[in-house]
Amino acid sequence: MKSIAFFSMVAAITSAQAVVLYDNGPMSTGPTHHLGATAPAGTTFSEIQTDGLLTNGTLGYSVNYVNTTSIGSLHQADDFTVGPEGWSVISFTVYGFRTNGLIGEQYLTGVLRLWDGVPGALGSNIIAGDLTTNILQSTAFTNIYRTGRSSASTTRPIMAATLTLPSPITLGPGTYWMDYGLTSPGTNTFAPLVTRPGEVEPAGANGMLFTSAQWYTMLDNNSNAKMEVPFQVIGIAGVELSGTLALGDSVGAFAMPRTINYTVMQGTNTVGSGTITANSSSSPLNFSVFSTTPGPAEIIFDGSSWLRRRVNVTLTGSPLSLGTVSMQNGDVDGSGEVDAADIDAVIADFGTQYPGGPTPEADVDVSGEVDAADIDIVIANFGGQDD
Ligand SMILES: [Ca+2]
Ligand SMILES: [Ca+2]
Ligand SMILES: [Ca+2]
Repeated sequence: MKSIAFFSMVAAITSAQAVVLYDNGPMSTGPTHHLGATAPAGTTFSEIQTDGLLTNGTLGYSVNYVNTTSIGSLHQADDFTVGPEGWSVISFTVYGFRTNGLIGEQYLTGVLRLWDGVPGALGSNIIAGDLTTNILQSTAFTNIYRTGRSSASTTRPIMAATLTLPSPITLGPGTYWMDYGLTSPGTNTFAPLVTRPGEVEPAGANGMLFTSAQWYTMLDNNSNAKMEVPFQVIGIAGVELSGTLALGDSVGAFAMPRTINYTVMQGTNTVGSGTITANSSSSPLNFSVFSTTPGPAEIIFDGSSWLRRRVNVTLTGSPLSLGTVSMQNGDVDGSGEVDAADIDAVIADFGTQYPGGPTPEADVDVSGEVDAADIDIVIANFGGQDD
């Protein structure tokens, strides 16, 4: 399951801080073709492979998603898995080639969609991107040439295309699929396959191809082996923060959930934010921070009838326990101070029961009823202010 808490906006992340979070596999088979020819200095081949029993035959499938001569769009997909720390994904590196492509050429467009399940399968959703918005940032020669087995060819330079999302997306743990298409200066743009010397089918291969208006498992056209799509995920891995939120003067089991917001700041940069749904006076905290800069940070908790609380931590890049974070109750109207207005708010809803009157926070202890106990809590905390 993907935690909702991870789907929060993260600002102030620059591509300069980004790292390769995931690499789906290599393409280069080295500088020498099996027939003996050598690739130009500083380059290698991505040669179609045999394992001695089966021999592959596919150079690559078209990813020309706007190809007008085919039935339906052409694009392809593969999966990646995010660990418990969560990722803030900034961009993807995907690959293409065309026959007689130039090593200095720039591709024309690139599109990418992100799915939370197998593309096109029942229950799968597109969570970012589309097949119409060009998000191609740059194109660069990989120093690799895609070639068949019958002769060594340098007519198909493999190009790396950087596709940058309009804004970073934060992904919680789980398996996702990226689905991309490219157009180049040529009439057709193909994509290479994950290729390792002596390997016909990568372990666990499950790449998918959208062609003739349908999704297919990507198979080599000679060996029938399953194929993998080379790509990298670029972004920032989260660092997990955990602890317990002690919500003062409330009952053990809330009559209704209460929401506490958190923001993690490093200087003026927000490196994490989201909400915690509290169901108890003692509620677990578990969220990720997306910062590549170790050092001091401030976590600000605020919400419902509890006063704002600031917690100072030092980010080290390793998971961090915050211990117990205590918050003071009684600020029914969220003004930042427990004062007479809060007593008035409790009185105004006095006697109402869950789901409550106009001010749900008037049920200060979340017992399910606005009663004398709530007035007592406001009085006991009277004068308290936001941290
Ligand atoms: Ca895969
Ligand atoms: Ca108040
Ligand atoms: Ca109450």
